[in-house]
Amino acid sequence: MRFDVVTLFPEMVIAAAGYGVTGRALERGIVSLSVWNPRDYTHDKHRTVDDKPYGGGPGMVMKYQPLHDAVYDARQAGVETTKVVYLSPQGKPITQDLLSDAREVSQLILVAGRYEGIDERFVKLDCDDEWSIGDYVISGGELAALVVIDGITRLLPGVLGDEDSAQQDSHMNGLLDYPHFTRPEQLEESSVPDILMSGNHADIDRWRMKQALGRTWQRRPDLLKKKNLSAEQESLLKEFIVELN
Ligand code: 9D3
Repeated sequence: MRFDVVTLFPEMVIAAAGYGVTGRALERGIVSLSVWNPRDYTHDKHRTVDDKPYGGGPGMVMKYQPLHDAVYDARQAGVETTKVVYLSPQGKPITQDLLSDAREVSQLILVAGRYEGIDERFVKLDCDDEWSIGDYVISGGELAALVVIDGITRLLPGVLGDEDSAQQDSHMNGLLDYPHFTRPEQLEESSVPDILMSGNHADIDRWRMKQALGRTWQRRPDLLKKKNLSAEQESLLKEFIVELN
């Protein structure tokens, strides 16, 4: 899969993508990443990419033409199925399902904005979709593009090791994770739950499922409402709640 990011800060995107899972996937050629700077598509002396908003108001707006020409070149560099996505606070919220669907295209062009926003005609004429990473404010689309690249890359075949990929379709899907512990067994005020030291893997699995259900119930009841719990899970969650009191 090929990622193209249209950004005024290409070095930021290249640098961050070079680490960890995405860095390894790039090295191994499972994904590629190209960056396109709208400033390179300007023709005036000051390489102007922004202008004042029609109608007045604060901040500046990114101009149509440099964005359009950058996306045009990004398209030319790719093949087959391309999707152009503008990252913005007004976009549809990214979910695991949305990322999972997105990995089906061979080229994903991600447009990162800066300033107050971009000319809306670019969204209408040049973009297929508009995505947000959540209901909070960040300063531009680059970190959002990196979130998308990371989230999709780790779904691609051969990117994660066998153990991690098994976890992706585990029975805890749709729940928060259970708590993890490693050595030492005893910290100042806190020890590891006895069950995890018991060697009884059926008990350990049940404890972990109970914790996952309990934490989801406490912290993300919205997730729990979407899930159909088995009879076993219902009773584990009841136990968790009883043990709280
Ligand atoms: C005052 C109105 N603000 C819109 C909510 C102005 C504004 C805030 C942040 C304009 C642009 C930005 C830059 N944000 C992004 O480019 C962005 C973003 C985000 O801020 N939150 C969640 N997802 C995303 S994706 C891109």
